[in-house]
Amino acid sequence: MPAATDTSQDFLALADEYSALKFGEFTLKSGRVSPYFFNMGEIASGAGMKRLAAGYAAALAASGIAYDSLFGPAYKGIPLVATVACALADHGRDVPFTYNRKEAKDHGEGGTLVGAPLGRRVVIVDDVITAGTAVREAIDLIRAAGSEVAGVLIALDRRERGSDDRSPLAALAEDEGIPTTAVATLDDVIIYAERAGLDIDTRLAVQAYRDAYGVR
Ligand code: OMP
Repeated sequence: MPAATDTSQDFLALADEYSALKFGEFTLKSGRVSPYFFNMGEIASGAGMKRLAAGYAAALAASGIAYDSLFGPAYKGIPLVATVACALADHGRDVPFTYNRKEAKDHGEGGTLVGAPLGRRVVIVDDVITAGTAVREAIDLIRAAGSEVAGVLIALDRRERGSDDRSPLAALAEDEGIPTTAVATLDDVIIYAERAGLDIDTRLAVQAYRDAYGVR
């Protein structure tokens, strides 16, 4: 297991503080029943978003991904991409950002994309990846608009096995050469749960979930 970084543990502490990281029983979009869930929508204050965005910016800088602009998929990616762009500006880099509407608008400016025109090389900024369905939709949208997906930046990579035993982010990197990076992974959640002194039954449930569905 890779060593937990300060960035990953700071992010999980933030998520815990805002009750965005929950332990219990949750049915995922994939149908799997998970003993933990990350709901980014709970981090809904200026100070919280600022800390969240700083974690994304640090992970993006550390990844070495080369890019021209950012894309945040509706809905949660919309405030996210804006605040991540603000965090990058604090580091001296002014990056244009784009987001989408879920429903096309047929009046006014029209279309589904809002914000700056997509750059040549676009990084997708999203909250969580489980089966990879949401990220796939964003990739299709960017490619349909004629841009290249330069990378995928995620807060929490749940690192769950897909049908071919790989995680969706690993499959994207291996099959399509798309670099991916996450602020934290399921392994970091397990480390956090221990450090935060969560009860043993909760910790064992998360470990059992990783044994059942996590990548090896
Ligand atoms: P995939 O499309 O399967 O990768 O799932 C990602 C989406 O699932 C996220 O964008 C959320 O809508 C939702 N989700 C969470 O928000 N947090 C979790 O911990 C797990 C999920 C999920 O349903 O898998």
